[in-house]
Amino acid sequence: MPPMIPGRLRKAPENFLAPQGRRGFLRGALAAAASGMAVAGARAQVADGDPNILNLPTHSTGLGQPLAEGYGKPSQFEGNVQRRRSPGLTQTTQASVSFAPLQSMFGIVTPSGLHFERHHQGWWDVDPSKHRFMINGLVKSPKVFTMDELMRLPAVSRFHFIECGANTGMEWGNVAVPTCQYTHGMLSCSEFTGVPLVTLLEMAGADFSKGQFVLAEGADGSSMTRTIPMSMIRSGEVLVAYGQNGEMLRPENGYPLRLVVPGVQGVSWVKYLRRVEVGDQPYATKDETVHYVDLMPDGMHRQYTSIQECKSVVTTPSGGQMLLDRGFYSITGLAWSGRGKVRRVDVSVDGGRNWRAAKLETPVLSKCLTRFSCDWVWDGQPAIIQSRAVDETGYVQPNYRQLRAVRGKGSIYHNNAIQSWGVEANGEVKNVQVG
Ligand SMILES: Nc1nc2c(c(=O)[nH]1)N[C@H]1C(S)=C(S)[C@@H](COP(=O)(O)O)O[C@H]1N2
Ligand SMILES: [Mo]
Repeated sequence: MPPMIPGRLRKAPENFLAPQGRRGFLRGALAAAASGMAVAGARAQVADGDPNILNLPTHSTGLGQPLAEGYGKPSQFEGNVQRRRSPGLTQTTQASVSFAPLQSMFGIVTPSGLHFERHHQGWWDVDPSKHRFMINGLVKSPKVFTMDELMRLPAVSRFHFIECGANTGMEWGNVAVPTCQYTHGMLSCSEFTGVPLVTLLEMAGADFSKGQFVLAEGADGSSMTRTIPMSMIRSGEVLVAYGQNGEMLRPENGYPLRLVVPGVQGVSWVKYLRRVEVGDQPYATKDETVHYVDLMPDGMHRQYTSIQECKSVVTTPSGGQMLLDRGFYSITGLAWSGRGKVRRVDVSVDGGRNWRAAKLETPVLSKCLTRFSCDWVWDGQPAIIQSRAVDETGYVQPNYRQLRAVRGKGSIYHNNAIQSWGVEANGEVKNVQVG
């Protein structure tokens, strides 16, 4: 057993409470370095009597706040745990993305306020009393539902990840954005509540033999439209959802209604869902002919890539963090597969030469994030930390060499390669690409 006295880890500068802006970051980093020293000093002081134990703080002697009431907020000391725009991406105001701070999260559920956002034309706070959901196409009786009507039907709640097909896209070009927030933060996981789409299609008398495809359409200006195969819907997995983590969806995540398509890339999870049409062939709309297609080495575009293949990432230690001591660290991260459950995760600290099985934390759910962890004693030498996930189909997450052999160099989307974090002798952790 490794000694269980944990080594100290410094978070990425932007996770400190420091004034915003470049100079702020620098000041934050300096303050952090100083506080690191203070912590080291505090260790020595413990024997003499730690002032944090000896001097009673105000919160132990005074009167606390009466009530927080209203809608609760995180601690003021957690104010820097935020969604952020990537430094590596040019964005317009509306066609934009903010990344979830994976490095600051525990377990598998993404707090709704930290769920990543991807908008093709900005977000809206849609009035639920005016929102309508229509079913038409190859159905006996086209139907229009109000939110009240939908919410009176029997509902199910399920935990699933959602990942944008463009997640980890910068890494195709080895841009090496600094933190796992930017490499992998177009990823979130929630408990979603809603009505299985198949139930609603049955109510409308859908023709399930001719109707092999469904077009889903959003009510925002992008008129987001995606084809969903009927086989997925008939399994009962696809939800017309209004709930997220026990409350209504957040406006930026599609309030009051969104499609949940477990295992499938984010773009098919149509937000502000206003219509599904049953048809007999894929629709080939603009959102599926231009966006999220993969340019393959033979010059052809691969269309309708939809399942997010098995993938994982170490979130601690990860890019931008710093190991301040040699000694014990718990390596931890997230694994997921659009094809079902994660079966195992292996961790390497030598760039993929040797692997050890990580521990999977329960619950391990289908098409959901799985938390893994692995003990590690850092000897102060440079190291390259990686994780490699295997799903229940036996599919093994590829390294960059293996992925490029199939996909070539023209891709922007669907990068599920093994991520490498290089630990330098001084403890700095950086985004590196090997194999
Ligand atoms: N109506 C609508 N639905 C949409 C989008 C959009 O811009 N409009 N963006 C899609 C994309 S590309 C992704 S990755 C997910 C992002 O969901 P989120 O913003 O809740 O994270 O929503 C999808 N659904
Ligand atoms: Mo996306």
